[in-house]
Parts: sequence; structure tokens; C-alpha cells
Amino acid sequence: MDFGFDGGTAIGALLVHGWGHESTPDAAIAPPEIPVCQFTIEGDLDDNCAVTIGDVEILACGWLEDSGCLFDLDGDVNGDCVVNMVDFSLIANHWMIDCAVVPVDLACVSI
Ligand SMILES: [Ca+2]
Ligand SMILES: [Ca+2]
Repeated sequence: MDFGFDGGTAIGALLVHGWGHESTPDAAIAPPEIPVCQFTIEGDLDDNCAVTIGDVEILACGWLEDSGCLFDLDGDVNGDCVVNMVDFSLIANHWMIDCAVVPVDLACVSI
């Protein structure tokens, strides 16, 4: 079957040069810059600079655990070795505060 062009050459050119894009050397591709949180906020268990549902998920994983202070517990906001309503209330108290967006919030403590 004749398609009127050299398919092998066309596909080879596509693999080398891409489809409508100029090829870019790998060294020129920089990884995306990940912002670093410059604040701490009580209840931010996943260290993403905000108190959100992700922090509640971590609290839920450790719910009603008691380490006897033998090891750190995920979800223990106040560091008393137990994950309970006190920790939940600390998260609720800072609910939806995002220090990356509103760094002047009094709950945001600069590192
Ligand atoms: Ca968080
Ligand atoms: Ca606690």
C-alpha cells in the first residue's frame, strides 16, 4: 500500500522532534518550585501551612490512642501523648487558617 510518503521517515522525525513542539534538552527542564512554609500553626499536623481536612485525617488515624509518652503520636496536637477531643478542639480553633495566604493571622508563628 502506498501512502504517498515515507512513513518510516515521518514517524522517525516525530519521535525525535515531537508533535508540533520543539525538543527541549532534559537539562533545561527545571523541577517545579515547591514553596516552603515559613510559619507554624497549632493544628497543622501535615505541615502544609494551613489547618484543613488533611490535619483532621491525621487526627482521625490516631484517635483515642495513648502512647504512654513512649513514642510520638500522629494527631497529638498538644503533645500530651493522647489523641482526643483536646487535640480536635485545637484544630477546630484554627480551622481553615492558611498562613501562606494570610501570614498576618495571629495564629501564624514565624519560624
Ligand atoms: Ca495542614
Ligand atoms: Ca493530645
